[in-house]
Amino acid sequence: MEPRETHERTRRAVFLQAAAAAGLALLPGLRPPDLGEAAGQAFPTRTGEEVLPWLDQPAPNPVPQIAGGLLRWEELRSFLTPIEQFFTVAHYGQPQVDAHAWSLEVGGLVERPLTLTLDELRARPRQEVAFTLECAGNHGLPFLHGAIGTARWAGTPLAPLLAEAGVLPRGSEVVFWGADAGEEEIRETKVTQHFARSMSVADASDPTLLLCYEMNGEPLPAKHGAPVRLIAPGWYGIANVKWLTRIEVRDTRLQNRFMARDYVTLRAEQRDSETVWAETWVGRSLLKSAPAHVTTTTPTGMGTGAGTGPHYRIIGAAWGAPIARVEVRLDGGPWLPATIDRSDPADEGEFTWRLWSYDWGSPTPGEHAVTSRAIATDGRVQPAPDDPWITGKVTYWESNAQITRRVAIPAAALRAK
Ligand SMILES: Nc1nc2c(c(=O)[nH]1)N[C@H]1C(S)=C(S)[C@@H](COP(=O)(O)O)O[C@H]1N2
Ligand SMILES: [Mo]
Repeated sequence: MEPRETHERTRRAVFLQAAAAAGLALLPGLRPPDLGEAAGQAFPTRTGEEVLPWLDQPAPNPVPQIAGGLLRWEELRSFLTPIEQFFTVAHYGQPQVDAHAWSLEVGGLVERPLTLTLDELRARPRQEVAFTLECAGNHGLPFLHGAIGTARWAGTPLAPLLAEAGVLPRGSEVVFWGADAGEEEIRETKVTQHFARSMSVADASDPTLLLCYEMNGEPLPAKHGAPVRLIAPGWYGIANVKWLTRIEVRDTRLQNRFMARDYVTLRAEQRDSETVWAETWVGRSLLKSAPAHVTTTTPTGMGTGAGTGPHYRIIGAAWGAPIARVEVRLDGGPWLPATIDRSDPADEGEFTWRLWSYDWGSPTPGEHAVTSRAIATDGRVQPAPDDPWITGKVTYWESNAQITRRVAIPAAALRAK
């Protein structure tokens, strides 16, 4: 694929279509009972608040059999993503796995190979983690803008299982095999290969990793990897292997399509006067943010000459690293501080997004550009689109550049509908 060229062309086409309808279409927001106007709370949506659709919209999805249920950012209404709104990626389609016949093998370079049924896994200590899972391709392709969601995942920690199996001193890499398989042509040989990813024994032994069987309090749905998937908080989606069948310790790293051909970033790096092309593995997630939507509140009594027009807010998300601050830029102007919103402490955690909002007041009618950037607690700043880190990148994975969305603020006559 040639993402860049296609991206530009599609963006322009979609933009023109959307612009034609601009200012007329307001999505009805949720209208819960009045929960107050507490500052710094993105949700619940405030009384009378409506969401404005962005003028720029993602391109139609050309691969619905691989990527499904992509989040429409305008429809983000809660901190945790409901299962029905949670995207899916399946490179080899969804395999049929019978949970009753299923068992998980832990083998390879271990002292004591293990086989565990689902009941045996469920009988082990239970651990939960709230984690924002983002596909490493998100925002890298014209249609792929909503491959992200946050859920509370529950399962049993992986590290004690590895310890029980006893990784041999020679073991350096843990391979996670999925039940799904597909045709691959590798150096002119056609093979049927299972989905798999590996990570180092040290990374796999991190106490936060889960063999997960529950999502948002429900049994893990089939499309999200039932009966059991790996949940690797802080890692891109690709590392979170679904439909697990076998965990295998080896003494070499796996070099399959999902480790060494796809999910590889090719980037030009400047070293003195020389350009060095680095090909790196896609693993841990990167610092990122996105404007989610613009809302408008029509104050009560409006249109009666009270003189107060509609009030606008920008709501967004920031993730991929511990977030210190988020800033918003309007029409290329100065960076302005957004408010990091309070969410339920049971949901919010080290590995989840932060929701933020910015009080826009009453912007002038017409088209506006809304950009956001996240700043991590270690001082890193989400890169601008013209940062060499981004411009030097040829492949589409790990697209964490600042995102600009366009919105049309309706003219006063249209406001008083
Ligand atoms: N077995 C298996 N696991 C997989 C995949 C896959 O195709 N097969 N896709 C990966 C990718 S690329 C992503 S982004 C996440 C998506 O998880 P979700 O479908 O639960 O949202 O699953 C990962 N785990
Ligand atoms: Mo992905």
